[in-house]
Parts: sequence; structure tokens; C-alpha cells
Amino acid sequence: VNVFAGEQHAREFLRISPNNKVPVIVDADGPEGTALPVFESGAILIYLAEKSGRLLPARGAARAAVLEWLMLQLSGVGPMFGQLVHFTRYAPAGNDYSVNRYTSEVRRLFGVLERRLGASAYLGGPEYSIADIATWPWISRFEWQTIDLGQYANVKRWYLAIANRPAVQRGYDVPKKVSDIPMP
Ligand SMILES: N[C@@H](CCC(=O)N[C@@H](CS)C(=O)NCC(=O)O)C(=O)O
Repeated sequence: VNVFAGEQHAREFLRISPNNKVPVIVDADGPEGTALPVFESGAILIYLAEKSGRLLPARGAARAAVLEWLMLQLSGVGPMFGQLVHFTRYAPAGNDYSVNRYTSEVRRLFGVLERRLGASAYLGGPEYSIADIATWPWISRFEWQTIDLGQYANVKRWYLAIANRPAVQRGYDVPKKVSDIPMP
């Protein structure tokens, strides 16, 4: 689905993505043998983690921690980083209020991530999880956000560890290769 060509507004796409946005998946091997569409990245990640039994602890404190950091991505990192990209790359120049507002919020969130990753190997805890999968692609746009990753040593350590995962390198080129993984 090419969102720059407006394909997300096609009537048939609306049937599986009621908010007219990507990502959306269709699990051809859904429950009870029927195809299941799932939209919203967080719902997709939870669905796939539960189906595979990986990347999301089954219960208790470990599960709550992964969901906390996943929800922070969905409610904070994604929307705020997205608005900064919009106002710096697509809005008419001169909208300083919006650029300043979202720049300070992105830097504040980088500080939150930096503190967390100073105390924990991964966002959700000691193991790589769907919280990292949700957050990492936004951090990979550090250049768009005018962020010097060198100033966030813990985020940088985490970013590079994930960038080195072979599955992440394969996933970065889906649905088609746009660029190499940015390296600080
Ligand atoms: N909350 C949604 C956000 C999805 C989203 O913003 N998708 C963007 C691309 S990254 C999109 O489809 N934009 C097209 C549009 O808004 O028309 C999620 O996490 O899945």
C-alpha cells in the first residue's frame, strides 16, 4: 500500500484498516482456519507475539513491563516523533512554534528512553521484546529528528545491538528497500 499515492483510502483497504492507515496484516492462518485482518501496530505485535509465544512474556510483572513500554511507544514516541517529522519535513517553513514544541517533546522522550536503558538491557526488561520492535524504527530516524545519538549513550548501545540483529536487517527492507539502516 503506497500511502504517498493515497492507496490507503481505497474502499477495499478500508475494510481491513478502518483508520485508513498502514500497517495492517491479514493472517491467512487465523483462528479456526479463517483469515484474520489486524490493524494498529501494537495490536499486530501483541497478536503475533501471542500466536508465536515469543517476544512477550505470558503473564505477571514481566508482561506488564513490556506492555508499559509498548504503550509508551504507541501513545508517546510514535505520535510525537511523527508530528516532528511532519512539521520539519512536510509543513510550510516558518512554523517555529510546532517545530519547537515537538523537538522538545522528542528530546524529553529520548531522555525517558535513556534513563530506562541505563537500568535495563531492553525497554521491556532483560530480553528483547515487542516493545523494542515498536520503538526502534522511530529511533532509526535520529537524523530527521536532529538527534545526536552520541548524547544518549544507553539509547545508542541499545540501537546498535538491535541494528545488528539479522532479522531486523531483513525487516528493514520490507516491503522494499528504501535505505540502509542509519548508523550513528
Ligand atoms: N497508530 C497507528 C499509526 C499508523 C500510521 O500513522 N501510519 C501512517 C504511516 S507510518 C499512515 O498510514 N499514514 C497515511 C495517512 O495518514 O494517510 C499504528 O501504530 O499502527
